[in-house]
Amino acid sequence: MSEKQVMDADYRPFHPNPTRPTFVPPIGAVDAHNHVFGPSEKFPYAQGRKYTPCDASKEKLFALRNFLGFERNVIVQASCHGRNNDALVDALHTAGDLARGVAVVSPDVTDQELAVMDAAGVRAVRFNFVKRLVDATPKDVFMGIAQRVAKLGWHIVVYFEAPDLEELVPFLQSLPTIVVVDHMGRPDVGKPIEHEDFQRFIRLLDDNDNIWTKVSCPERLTIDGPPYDDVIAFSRTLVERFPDRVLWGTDWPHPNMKSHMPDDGMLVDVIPRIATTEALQQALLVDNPMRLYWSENDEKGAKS
Ligand code: 0GY
Repeated sequence: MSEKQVMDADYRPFHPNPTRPTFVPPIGAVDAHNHVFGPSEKFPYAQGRKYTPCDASKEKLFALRNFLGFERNVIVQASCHGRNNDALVDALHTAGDLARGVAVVSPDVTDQELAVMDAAGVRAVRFNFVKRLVDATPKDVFMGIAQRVAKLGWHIVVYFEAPDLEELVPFLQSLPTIVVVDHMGRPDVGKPIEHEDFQRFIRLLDDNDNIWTKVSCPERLTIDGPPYDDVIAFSRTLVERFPDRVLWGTDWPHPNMKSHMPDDGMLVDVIPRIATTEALQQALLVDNPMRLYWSENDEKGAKS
């Protein structure tokens, strides 16, 4: 264990033995938010990171994918690996067509580096506005990156917390691509759905049909803990109002969790409570992520 890990008193490893979910995902289901970490000897964590995760290998991720009944992953670069996407790209090479990636890049990334990531399966960049995770990046720097990756057909994934949304709205509305908001914009589930904070988020999606969201992370948002009853109404509201602009993911291996380490099988069993019909489940787990991350497969199919 590294010196940094010893210092992290609240460091938790992922659940060693998740239960098999009762809910069976539809054929071709995509877990659209998860991570690979390390192994740190091969892919060291970033200097200046705000936390040190447990190593979470691509092999473990793909085994969990199969165990939970999913076919594909979207692997998201997290802050602890900074702007070095080597572990992500390595996992994408192993997964082949069964995974896509969301990278974090610096403004001086070269076209050649972007092309290498594109070939590996990266289809988006992530802009992180969560102050406890990253030092702030000026919005004009993010906009420059957005304009470059838009040319590759990539989209933008954004991570922020509800109190920061009001200030971010003009920037989010000015982005030139599809924009995916992580974890429902992190509402405070102690406030009612009718509260202005969540209503502002709903209005953002109402007013901008290029803005999507992940109805993920009940384990981060909950106050009451498993089985996450206090988060269900928030996710379900979004699934029913924006059925063709929602994604779902486990967030395995749940980096930087302070309260508890979730059982991934229990997280899968949340799905039928937030997407209550087969049609909603098919959109959430298959049609939406396939359209966003694997659209070239359709184009190939159409040409053949
Ligand atoms: C997540 C959530 C977290 C961490 C990161 O980039 C990250 O380090 O996203 C968090 O601490 O809320 O989506 O994995």
